[in-house]
Amino acid sequence: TATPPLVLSIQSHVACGHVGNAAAVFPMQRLGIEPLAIHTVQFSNHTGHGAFTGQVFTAEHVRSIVDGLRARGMLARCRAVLSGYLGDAAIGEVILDAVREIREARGAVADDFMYCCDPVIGDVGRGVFVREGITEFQRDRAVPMADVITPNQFEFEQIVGRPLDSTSDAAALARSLGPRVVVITSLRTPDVPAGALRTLCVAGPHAWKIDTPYIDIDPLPNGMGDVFSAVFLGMLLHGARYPKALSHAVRVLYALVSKTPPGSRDLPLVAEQNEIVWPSEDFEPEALPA
Ligand code: PXL
Repeated sequence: TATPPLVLSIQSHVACGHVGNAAAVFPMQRLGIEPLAIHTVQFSNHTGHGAFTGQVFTAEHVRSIVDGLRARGMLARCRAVLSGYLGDAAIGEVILDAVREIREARGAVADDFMYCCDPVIGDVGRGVFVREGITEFQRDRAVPMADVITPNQFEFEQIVGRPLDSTSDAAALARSLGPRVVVITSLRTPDVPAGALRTLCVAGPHAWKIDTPYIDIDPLPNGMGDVFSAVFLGMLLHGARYPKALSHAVRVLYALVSKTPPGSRDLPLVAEQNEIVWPSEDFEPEALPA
């Protein structure tokens, strides 16, 4: 049997609930991907609840885990690096060092290596929810090195430095940014129909959008972006083309959010795990003019 693609996934860990690696690892495994998970923080729960315990790991701690993987020959075997919630900007530099090292080590096969950066900064409801220095790190250091980025609209606006006027405005900005692939989630510019949430994927001259009904649960579960990035990357590593990876990830999120029990602030990843592989609702990507 073929060995599963390896992904170095560097993001937060929580004991309870599903954000960061606690949101990304299982969906990747369910899709036949082998994540190597390095945690940037270990918290009791996500920070959106207000109270939480635990700590942010040091950059040295994270680097020591990368060193251990290198010693086992595992780094150069990674087909992708996935980064998300950082805890501290210094951890970000460790991630970029790993990306550079893997790119170099893979040499001729570097074409099938992807750095997928989910520039976790915040969202419309809560605003910026990360430590000082992280917004700048994501914008100035991580995004320029990434092959794929998956910001939500709030994060994309932080990166480009201004609010978006429209979907075509977003697509034009995405094309000027650098990464080969830009996916913007939770897009609600004035041109998006009322009652819909748009996901936009821009890859060079090509772009696709998918509109899904806005699911009115308040508050929304956390970890949606983390699951989205994991599924989108997982599909790309299985050879899916961009519109296919996009529609699969959108369908998975729609199904999981629709099935979130009332009052829960976490996606039902385990209970509804079949939705990760065979999402029950269908949404077709629509190509946008170049
Ligand atoms: O989903 C983003 C995220 C990741 N990790 C931690 C978080 C959050 C959002 O609140 O608190 C620890």
